[in-house]
Amino acid sequence: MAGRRDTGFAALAGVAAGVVTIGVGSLVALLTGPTSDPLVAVGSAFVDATPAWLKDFAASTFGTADKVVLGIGEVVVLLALAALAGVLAARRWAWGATLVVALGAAAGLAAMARPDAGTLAAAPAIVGAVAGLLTLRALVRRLPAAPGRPAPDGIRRRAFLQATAAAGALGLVGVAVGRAISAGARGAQSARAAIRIPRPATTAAPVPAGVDVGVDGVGPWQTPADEFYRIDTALVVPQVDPSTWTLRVYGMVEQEITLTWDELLAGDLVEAWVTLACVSNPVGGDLIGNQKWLGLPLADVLARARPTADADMVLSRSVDGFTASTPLAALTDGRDALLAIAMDGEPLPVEHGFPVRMVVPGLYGYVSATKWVTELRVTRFADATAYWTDRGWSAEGPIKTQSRIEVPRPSSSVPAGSVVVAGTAWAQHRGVTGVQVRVDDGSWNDATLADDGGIDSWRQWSWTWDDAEPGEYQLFVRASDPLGPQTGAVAGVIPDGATGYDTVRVTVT
Ligand SMILES: Nc1nc2c(c(=O)[nH]1)N[C@H]1C(S)=C(S)[C@@H](COP(=O)(O)O)O[C@H]1N2
Ligand SMILES: [Mo]
Repeated sequence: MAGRRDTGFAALAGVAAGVVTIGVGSLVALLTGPTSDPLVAVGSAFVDATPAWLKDFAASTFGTADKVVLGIGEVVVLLALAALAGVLAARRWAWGATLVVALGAAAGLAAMARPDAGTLAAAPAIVGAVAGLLTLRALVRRLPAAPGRPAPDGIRRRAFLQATAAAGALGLVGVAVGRAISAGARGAQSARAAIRIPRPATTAAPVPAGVDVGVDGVGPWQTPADEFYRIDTALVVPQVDPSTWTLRVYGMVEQEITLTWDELLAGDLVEAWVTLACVSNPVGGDLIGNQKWLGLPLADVLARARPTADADMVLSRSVDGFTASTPLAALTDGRDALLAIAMDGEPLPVEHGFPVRMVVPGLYGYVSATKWVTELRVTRFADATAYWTDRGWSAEGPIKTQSRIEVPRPSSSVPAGSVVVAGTAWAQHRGVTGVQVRVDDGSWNDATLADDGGIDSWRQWSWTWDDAEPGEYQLFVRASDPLGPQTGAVAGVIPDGATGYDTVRVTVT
């Protein structure tokens, strides 16, 4: 009978075969597209199946590193299953083989289910599974001891370990080569570099010099493009070639239209400052950024298609299958709702939606800011639901008025006397009309607002706490919009955005 040591060898054989499967899969995916890579396909299926609470947990625990954590978790689970396949195969080949075939089939189906799947999407999983099966077969035959085999001897053991190591190493080389080539072949980067952004027909109003409050530790009013938060469900960034990009506008319209990249560029482009925010941003969080966008007003595009009178929603869809439900009214009421092509005067960064994304002032990104957008379906809230709505989030997501304290830092110590408290507030498309700060249970004090960059942008503020005496304190902030002060009622991000006062504990020394 096989002992514990032999079970370990069998598991090792399984892991090596698993690595070969992954390596061969990612090599074949070089031909069939990055989303057909079995690891990517299974990870994406997992992301799509993730309920709201788990997404929220992942985002709040790992922040924007959640994709890395997912990838690591996936590899760990896969290698554990591969080890199991090895152990089963050593007992009875058919059992182990069945597990490998089942895993390959699951990965193949996951790849075929991607919205951008080609006809050969399952090929990497199938070829990978076959390579894994052959490897497993060869290694199991070489197991130092298995039922009906001679007792282990040193030579046999060494030969097994060498074969296993060789298989594992080849598999790893496959993974590395596959990843390196696909990273180098990011087609959109070169297309992006060749683009010249046209002049706006309407330029943004000049930004007053004093939009930055000028307090050390408060972030910049304009978020640098390379620091802009990134949130999306894409495990590999979609590569969209502008020369073949089209936007199809259909559904409840008098005239279905298809817009090309050149037609978009030829339109009257509008430049606008808009603060984009994620519904998953916790109170005091940083899933928010302010930028200057350039794009074609969505109202112009919709006017050409002429929505019918009973339509009330536009379901935008990205090339990778993400969808957002935006009220038709928000796209046609005159606000700067854009089919954006540029951020800060440059073509959109690929991970921020190149070549074309939506930006709609006043609405959280999940209901408005579709990146890599290729379709607008004019419909009704009663008739269609979007990606996150199907996962427990609200169909509509107006941004809630919020504020945060950036200075002093949480749990910091400050010298007694004059203490400067400063930060940012936002009430997109309504405008911040005031900010107030409170120490412990004291009364609210009016902060000084920095210059106004427009109602669609966030606003910085500062307040000087005079004669602060040594002790432990808690600072609170609240912003007001024309409807009144923000609510202090504490709510989590699900289903339509967090509320409550941001607070910071400080020690005055
Ligand atoms: N294609 C696509 N677009 C998307 C998403 C997505 O998952 N896929 N996420 C949305 C969400 S939830 C937000 S908050 C914004 C974030 O845009 P950014 O990554 O450019 O900051 O993109 C939106 N557009
Ligand atoms: Mo979001």
